[in-house]
Amino acid sequence: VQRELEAREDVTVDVGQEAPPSRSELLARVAGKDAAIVTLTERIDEEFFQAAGPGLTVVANVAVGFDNIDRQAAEHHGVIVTNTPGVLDGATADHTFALILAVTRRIVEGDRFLHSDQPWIWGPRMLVGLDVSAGAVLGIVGLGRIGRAVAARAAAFGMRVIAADSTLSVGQVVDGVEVVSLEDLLASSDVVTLHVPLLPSTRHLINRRTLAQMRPGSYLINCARGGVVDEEALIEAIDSGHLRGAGIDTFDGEPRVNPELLARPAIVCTPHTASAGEATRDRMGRLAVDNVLAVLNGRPALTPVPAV
Ligand code: 8YV
Repeated sequence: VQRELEAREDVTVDVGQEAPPSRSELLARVAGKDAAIVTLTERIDEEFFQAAGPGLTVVANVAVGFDNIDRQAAEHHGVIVTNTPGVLDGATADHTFALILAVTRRIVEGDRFLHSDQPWIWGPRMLVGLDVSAGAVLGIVGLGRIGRAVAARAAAFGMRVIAADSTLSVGQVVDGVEVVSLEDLLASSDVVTLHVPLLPSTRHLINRRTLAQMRPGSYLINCARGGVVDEEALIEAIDSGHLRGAGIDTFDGEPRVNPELLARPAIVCTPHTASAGEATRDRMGRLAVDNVLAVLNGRPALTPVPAV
């Protein structure tokens, strides 16, 4: 995608290094630009728009989420913001399932065990975990594009799937998935998986109170945003044995990761890589570039983020 852009005569590309730029590098690089393609690592706020200057027309976020972008400031500066919905649902749902299986079947614990010097005496109770395919209940919080892709995989695994979604009515059935209240979902699910955006209304949606509503011995998966979960409360729930495990791809305050999460064998962590499929990354990059080219050529953005 980058080479194609560079080949165009009407576009001059200023690409950073592999590593995300420091804040000052970012602000210096955006000065005088017409368009910026950014990732979740970059905070796009008033200071960014001031540094860019009046020529900036479009900011394309290479992510479906856009909690890194101050949309009000963008609107104030007349800058169009776009994201990459629809192209990463499969990869994110695959990763969600990888975490579900990793925690329920204790894959990482098994790998660590074999890498340790402990003698291996096989026993029938060794590393036993939940059989998801024996009718376990999966509760999907947020039945959007990614939530529905997770539901399809869960159905193929023989799980019973329910969902809670504040934009849908309780009792509605979407793609064969029954919508229930969050309270009922937490009380009935063996595995709860989160697929909501980070908004003021979803910050710490999973907290001491809602964790206590989860089934004893159940599991939590978070491939949404770290801020949706109160991590201290999650650690307490794991330590008390109320939750049996958790699979976490996103952390509050990334790139910092609470070392207490990493210290617990029942918690499997990945570094925000749920959408890191090769073809998916290409599609995300291409959609961001296509959004930029559309806007610079005076056409509507393909996937603008909703107004504030
Ligand atoms: C990205 C994500 O990898 O799309 C999102 O919202 O969280 C991930 O798919 C990440 O945001 C990179 O910008």
